Amino acid sequence: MMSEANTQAAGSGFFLSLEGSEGCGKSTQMAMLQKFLAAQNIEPVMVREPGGTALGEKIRHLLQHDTAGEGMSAEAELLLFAASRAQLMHEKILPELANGRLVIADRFLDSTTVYQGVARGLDADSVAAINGFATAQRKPDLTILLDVDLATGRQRAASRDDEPDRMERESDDFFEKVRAGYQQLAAAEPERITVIDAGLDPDTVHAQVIHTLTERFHGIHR
Ligand code: Z5A
Repeated sequence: MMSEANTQAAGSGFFLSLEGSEGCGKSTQMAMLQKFLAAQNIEPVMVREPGGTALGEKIRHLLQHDTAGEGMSAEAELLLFAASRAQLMHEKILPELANGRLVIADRFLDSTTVYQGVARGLDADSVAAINGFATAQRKPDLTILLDVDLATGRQRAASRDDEPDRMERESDDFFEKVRAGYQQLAAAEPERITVIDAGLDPDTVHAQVIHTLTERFHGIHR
């Protein structure tokens, strides 16, 4: 049985996405947020991209680890990320929002706009049209951009013991474009996207994430 704080009025759930370049600390902040919300008796729906569904997790493997993905065209890459998102949207996010739930996504459509549009250089209008189609035109209510400089992000990512995947092997130039792309997007949509300095320590970043969410999502006890 969900607590009252878990739900808003039917059909009016709240959709939060976390974005940023590699090593910005999204996974760390997702875990801290989940713990904070649990203490408030709120059980959010947590999803990640690519992935989050059985089909999406297969697509994730293709995009990141399968040797069949080596040498994939930028166009195929765009459509695979979009296919994973379309499944997640229709199978989970839209139904859970319709039930009034708080949905939190580790990456969403802004990743495609920035990685495939800006960094890969695919046509921005085509990327926007495919994003709109995959998401039924539903954007997050709030997006938190964890902004970190390239050297710090790469150093953090390298400190994990897993092998770098296909995307993580991209050049510094690629990741500079990713960061700049996110900053441009935040400047273009300030009412949706809040930028937080993710170079600070995890607890300070967490406090800012909670502050930002509390201002917009009214299920949290102040
Ligand atoms: N991608 C795309 O191209 N197009 C799309 O449409 C979508 C995605 C949806 C998914 O990778 C890749 O797909 C991603 C974008 C692309 N490629 N890249 N690069 P993923 O899901 O495997 O990984 P990620 O999303 O890039 O996140 P990450 O690399 O796993 O990092 P993170 O979640 O941001 O960071 P973390 O795991 O929380 O932290 C990394 C380390 O830093 C760890 O040791 C932490 O303890 C430490 N950390 C975290 N925060 C801090 C602070 N504040 N200070 C110090 N140390 C910290």
